Amino acid sequence: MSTVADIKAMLMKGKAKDVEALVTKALQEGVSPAVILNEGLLAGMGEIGEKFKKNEVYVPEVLIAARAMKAGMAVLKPKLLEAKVQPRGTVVIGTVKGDLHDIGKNLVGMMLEGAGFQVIDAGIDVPPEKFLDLARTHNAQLIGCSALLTTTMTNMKAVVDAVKNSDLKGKVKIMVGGAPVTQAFCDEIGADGYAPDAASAADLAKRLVGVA
Ligand code: B1M
Repeated sequence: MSTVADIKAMLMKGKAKDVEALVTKALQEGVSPAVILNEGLLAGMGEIGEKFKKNEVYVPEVLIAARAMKAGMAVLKPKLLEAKVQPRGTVVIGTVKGDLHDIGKNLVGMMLEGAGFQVIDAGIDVPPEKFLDLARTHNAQLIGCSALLTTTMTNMKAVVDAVKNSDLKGKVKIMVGGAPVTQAFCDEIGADGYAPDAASAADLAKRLVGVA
């Protein structure tokens, strides 16, 4: 197997130290940072995402794969910057106002990073203005809203309305998700997309920014 194939395989097993060492080895072998990213790290994370969707792996496996991805990215990031490899886009992600649940939101953030996005984590209990401020500061193309409570999912509409009534209208798309959220709710509040799980959220983000 090539070193890049080894990176993908070790990432899927969640072997952070091996991934870190293999990324270093691949760079020493002269493999381009973009190939290491696309065919090693992103390919591995993508396959984990597909398995997660099919219930072939569960949250712990995704978390350890994401940790391995992070370890590889720590070595690769400076080289990507030198090689001017651009992220697929920037997403501001947060749990909406009044809601403190962040496990799903963090998982979505990891899958988005795993899909090559720059992720700005707005945290929990995020008011609409904070989503918008961060989107402006980081020149984001996407805002991702998570909600786990039936009482807070309605606050997603406030984010959608705030974007529609601002300078970001037409520039920033909004994706929504979380256990009580549905496609029908997404349509009702006028958000741009809904994803039922973290892996689908990464696919949706790619579609929304046109890199799918
Ligand atoms: Co709370 N809680 N909780 N809770 N909690 C639920 C959500 C609840 C269903 C439990 C229950 O009653 N059976 C219930 C909500 C009922 C409802 O509204 N219908 C509930 C309640 C009532 C509450 C409190 C009000 C309890 C109280 O204090 N009386 C309170 C509210 C606090 C607040 O937010 N203001 C509360 C508090 C808490 C804890 C702090 C104790 C803790 C949160 C810790 C944390 O997040 N750091 C907690 C937890 C852990 C849960 C449960 C048990 C688990 C949630 C979770 O992390 N799931 C939950 C019951 C349950 O779901 N079994 C429950 C795992 C996670 C990976 O899944 O977040 O759904 P999930 O994310 C998925 C998808 O939904 C999707 O992708 C993820 C991965 O595939 N997804 C997105 C999520 N965000 C997305 C965004 C996207 C796309 C996809 O695009 C942007």
